[in-house]
Amino acid sequence: MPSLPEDFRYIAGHLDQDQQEALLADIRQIVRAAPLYTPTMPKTGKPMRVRMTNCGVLGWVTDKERGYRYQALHPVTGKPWPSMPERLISLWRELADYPHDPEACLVNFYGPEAKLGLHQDRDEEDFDAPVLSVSLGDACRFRIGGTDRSDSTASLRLNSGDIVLLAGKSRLAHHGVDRIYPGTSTLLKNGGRINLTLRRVTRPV
Ligand code: MD6
Ligand code: FE
Repeated sequence: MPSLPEDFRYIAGHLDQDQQEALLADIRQIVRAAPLYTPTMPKTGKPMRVRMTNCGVLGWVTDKERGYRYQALHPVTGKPWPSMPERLISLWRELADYPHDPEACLVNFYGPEAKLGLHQDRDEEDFDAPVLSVSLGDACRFRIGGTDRSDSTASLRLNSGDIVLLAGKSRLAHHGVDRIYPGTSTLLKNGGRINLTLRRVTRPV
């Protein structure tokens, strides 16, 4: 089994049941104000299998015409994204080892069949800041490789309450979600998996 990239952090079981439920309540409020929508791939317009929304001053979006980017407004409602919950800002301050607060939190929702292809997170201006990810609900098989797409990869199972950080030398590591394991968590009444990724987008002045 290939080893995990240098500076990659995997913190199993960081959030206990109460913390997961509190965070889920925050996310429900965000989704009420900023509904999940189906993003489309640049150029091809192919719909993604993961539904998305955001909170924070900026949100990550993609569509056929304008591709991957960050913007301040929800692409469907045209409204600003809901603000970042205190709970997420605290988590970032606790774990990110970075002196500025996050600007964006991408909320990904996976149904039982959803997956996410191998990719790099490189739409941010500032790669000095890590990307911090929180898993809630059903478990998944997460694949992590290296900075080159052809680098060998390792797989790990992410469970509800686990945290992953792409930091330092692993910041531009390729990663993706191969599959969801339906029925492995009771946190979401109707099943599925939520992944939150907290990011610093702009370079601090
Ligand atoms: C997911 N995660 O876990 C997808 N990106 O559903 C990501 O794409 C990701 O876990 C950047 C940093 C950590 C991640
Ligand atoms: Fe990613």
